[in-house]
Amino acid sequence: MRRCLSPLSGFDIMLYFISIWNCHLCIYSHPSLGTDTLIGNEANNKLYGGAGSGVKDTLTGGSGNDIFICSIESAASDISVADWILDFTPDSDKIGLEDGEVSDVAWSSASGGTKIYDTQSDNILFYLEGIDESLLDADDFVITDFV
Ligand SMILES: [Ca+2]
Ligand SMILES: [Ca+2]
Ligand SMILES: [Ca+2]
Repeated sequence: MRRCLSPLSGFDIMLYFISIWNCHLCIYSHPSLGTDTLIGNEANNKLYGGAGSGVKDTLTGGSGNDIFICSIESAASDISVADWILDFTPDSDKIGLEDGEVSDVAWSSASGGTKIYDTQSDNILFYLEGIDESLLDADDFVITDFV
């Protein structure tokens, strides 16, 4: 079941119930090239800002075990236009890798947070605001097939 929530000043935010049984709520943008602000809720959300490189999406999961989805293909060369996660919680939330494995990425401190980048291109998949890089390990990643 797929349903449009509301057109939010040009943002195309869709609501998608993956599993009513599990009450998993998934919020993602229409896969256009727009800049999106996605905000989850208390449920376990999957948040995906859509395809496109250098289009900064801002993701907030809220409480619950959320999965923030990204792809190497859409990684950005500059942190200022990479996708940002404002409330990543290690050991609770996870980074969902659509087109790679955890061995394809690395992470390091940047701008008071942590950037997750593709080891081949150095392009940034996510910037985790306020998170120390020492808090991350391989268990914080999961392979997804969402898109
Ligand atoms: Ca987007
Ligand atoms: Ca949530
Ligand atoms: Ca969360």
